Amino acid sequence: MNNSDLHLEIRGKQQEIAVVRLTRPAKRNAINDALVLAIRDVFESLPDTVRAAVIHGEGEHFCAGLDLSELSERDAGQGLHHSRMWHAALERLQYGPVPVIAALHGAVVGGGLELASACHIRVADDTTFYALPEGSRGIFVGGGGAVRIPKLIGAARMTDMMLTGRVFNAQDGERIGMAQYLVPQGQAFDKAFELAVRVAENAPLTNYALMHALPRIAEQPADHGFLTEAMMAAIAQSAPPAKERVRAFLEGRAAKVKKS
Ligand code: 1HE
Repeated sequence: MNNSDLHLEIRGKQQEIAVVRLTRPAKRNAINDALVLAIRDVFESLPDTVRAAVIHGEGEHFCAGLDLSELSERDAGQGLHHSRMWHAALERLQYGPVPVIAALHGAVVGGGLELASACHIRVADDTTFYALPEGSRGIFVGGGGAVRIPKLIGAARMTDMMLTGRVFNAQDGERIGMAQYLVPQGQAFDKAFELAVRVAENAPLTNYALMHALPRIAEQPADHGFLTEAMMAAIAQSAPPAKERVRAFLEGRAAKVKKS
């Protein structure tokens, strides 16, 4: 990974947390071709020690979406390939080696929302707002948003956002399912990092099942889904970390579930 608009840092005692930062604040972290390829590359080549990742943006906003200054240069065929390039990059993130937690603040718009929706957990602070300005720019989503965003908020809400330019604030965003966590201004990164540390402690096959099996099972007809679930469960529970964790609980060495 070699791009001045994307920064990778590996943190944690065992080098288990990757912190990926969009570092193009002067352009509100708008994503140009080089940056989308850098996002692909970073999730394709995380060090083996990494167990969870956080992605966040430098400056006042998470991400202003597609770099519109590159848009006018493309014909239809190039536009198709450009969209497929975004798909490939965000698939590397969604179906990559580790869960990714997005720390959101300020604008999470257009391709920025598409990027956030490819992550596994979203933590938003009070300054966050969500929009899909593609509708008013005469274009359409092209970074997987048509597939992923309806899964979060429903097709009706996405249609409204694109037809009317509706903007959701942080509170309403959390209420409708854009983010799973809402925290005070300036605290999204710390909360996302804390969650990443927790996620990194899971058995690797549990995280794998949640990232790779669950979204596919959710798309399968029920009878296929039950079979896939059974096979994934059998694989996960036969792995040594699962056996050790269950034994630890039965011997009183593991934490109980506590009322929150
Ligand atoms: C940009 C972009 C961008 C900012 N492409 N340059 N996305 C949008 O339609 C959102 C467009 N951006 C905005 O609505 C606003 O910039 C923000 C709400 C995100 C932030 O506002 P603000 O007042 O903090 O910043 P600004 O003054 O508007 O922008 C600062 C600079 O960033 C300015 O450049 P400068 O050279 O004049 O300083 C802006 O032009 C630049 N900038 N956003 C290029 N998006 C896979 S398909 C996805 C399709 C889409 O994502 S379409 C939606 C695109």
